[in-house]
Amino acid sequence: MSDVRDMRMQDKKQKEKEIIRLQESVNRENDETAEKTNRFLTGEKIFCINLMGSPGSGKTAFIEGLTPYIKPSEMAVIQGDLESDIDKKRLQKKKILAYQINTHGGCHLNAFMVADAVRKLKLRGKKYLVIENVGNLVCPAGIPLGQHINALVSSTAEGTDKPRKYDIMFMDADLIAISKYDLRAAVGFRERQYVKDIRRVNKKAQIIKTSIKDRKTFASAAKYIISTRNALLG
Ligand SMILES: Nc1nc2c(ncn2[C@@H]2O[C@H](COP(=O)(O)OP(=O)(O)OP(=O)(O)O)[C@@H](O)[C@H]2O)c(=O)[nH]1
Ligand SMILES: [Mg+2]
Repeated sequence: MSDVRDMRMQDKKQKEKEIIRLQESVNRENDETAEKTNRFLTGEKIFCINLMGSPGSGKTAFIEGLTPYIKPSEMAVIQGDLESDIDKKRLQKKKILAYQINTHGGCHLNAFMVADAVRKLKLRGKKYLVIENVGNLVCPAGIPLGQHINALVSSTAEGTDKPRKYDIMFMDADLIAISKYDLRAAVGFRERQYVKDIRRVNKKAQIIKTSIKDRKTFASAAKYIISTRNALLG
């Protein structure tokens, strides 16, 4: 009886090892694909932003908000959603070249999906490629897609505690937009605590406050994106 149990145990361990090996191999291939995409985009002088945040935090509104400062004709967007092409249509209304990826349940984009979209999009002459990742405050963290920077859109309405509870998303961000700033009083947002908690895990991120009620609030995000692109790609 114990022999049978031992064999089952060994079998289980063997299967676990195989799964880990497979996962490592997928991760490695993802990272290599992301590097290739990054090299291609760098060669074309296209600055790529991996835009992340919770569902409804204001990611698409953030891209729309950039348009007075960055010409829509200079931009392209890869739009990641579980289902639908609602956001793609929103961006097309702003005359932005947009490509929809539906993950059908997948909680983040991966480098293979992005590489495929990059091949299909006509990017020549574009200066900016924004990848709007699937709305999620956990899964997209640490999955390279080929981006030059990570941007996080996190709204006041999600609560002051988010940098403490979802620190991995805040850790790797180069740009953090505190969105829905107009709602801060209504939702009891405590800004000093929030910024302090971001700084505990991320000293370098550029933190800006945005609101669709005041379009000028997107100017500093655009300025950061333009100057970072120019410094990196010339
Ligand atoms: N009051 C207020 N509402 C905002 C602001 N930004 C976005 N919203 C609203 O929040 C909702 C979600 O905004 P989206 O830009 O669609 O958010 P998203 O992160 O792209 O959403 P998903 O793609 O579905 O994850 C919309 O109804 C927006 O009008 C803001 O600054 N202030
Ligand atoms: Mg969106």
